[in-house]
Amino acid sequence: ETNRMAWWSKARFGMFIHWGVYSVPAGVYQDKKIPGLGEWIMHEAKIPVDTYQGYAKTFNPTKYNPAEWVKAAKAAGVKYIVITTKHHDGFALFDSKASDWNIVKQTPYGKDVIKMLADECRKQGMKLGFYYSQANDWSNPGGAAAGGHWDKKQDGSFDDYLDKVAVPQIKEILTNYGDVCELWWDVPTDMTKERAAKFAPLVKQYPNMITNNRLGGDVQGDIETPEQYIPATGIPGRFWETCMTMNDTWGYKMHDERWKSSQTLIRNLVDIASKGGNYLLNVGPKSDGTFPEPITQRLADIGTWMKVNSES
Ligand code: JFZ
Repeated sequence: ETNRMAWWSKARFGMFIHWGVYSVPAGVYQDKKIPGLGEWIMHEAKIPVDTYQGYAKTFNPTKYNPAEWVKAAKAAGVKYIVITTKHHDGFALFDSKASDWNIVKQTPYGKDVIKMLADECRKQGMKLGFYYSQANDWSNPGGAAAGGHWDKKQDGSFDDYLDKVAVPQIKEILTNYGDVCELWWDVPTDMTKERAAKFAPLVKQYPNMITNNRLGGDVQGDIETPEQYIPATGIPGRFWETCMTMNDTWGYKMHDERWKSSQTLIRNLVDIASKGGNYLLNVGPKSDGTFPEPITQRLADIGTWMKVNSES
């Protein structure tokens, strides 16, 4: 058991990537700045499903260059990447047979960006993990929505959604992209033991894959996920990974300028490492496929610090 966690415990530093259709509105709907998290804009502004799906028509990340992403991560000292394969808006960033609401079918770009990243990670020796919103899904019928649905198109049976979309898509992401180092469940709305158990046979097939504690139904997973904070004395007896944004949003928002300084981010990394945890630091790419400049700058600063402090 300790063995499968060995690489992870030494890694200390991971990169979280929140990317999806929400990077198109980038925090603005009907000329209004929508408060809250960028990736929550559909829920926050109660955008109808059809209107939201229209954003996919202009999601065209022609400047997406996963080689550059992985290179930037590596240079910063990042040891593994965890990317959103499907967030709460239900949009799959991969080629999916389980739902047409995916990047290949709905965007002018038409390419599987997860495949492209997986290929590049393999090439550059970077471990790759997948975030997947198993319960909340605001587009596929029957998916959960904290606070309830706001569009008839969302209605349906939650169990049907799990059986026909979530479970098959988990199978797709675990099967089609090579090794998955970490599976990052998120927000277990309406998840019960029975519902969580639907995923168990699949996950069991990958005994080396690390899972987090957000599946629901009392499943503990391998790691705790303190969000946006550093536990004062770590979490004794558990592996843990603090996930954190560089500004105030996970998904890109054009008006969010509250960037933490590079110094703060470096101190957080040191603080977390000293307490035995991992730092999963988020980047929210723009819809053109590039990192916002403040992110590129911070990654470079962290890399410089790493380099200076690893020289004897
Ligand atoms: C969730 C998502 O809703 C959010 O969009 C983002 O992906 C983030 C990483 O995860 O938000 C959460 C989930 C759990 C807690 C807080 C925010 N929590 O346990 O405190």
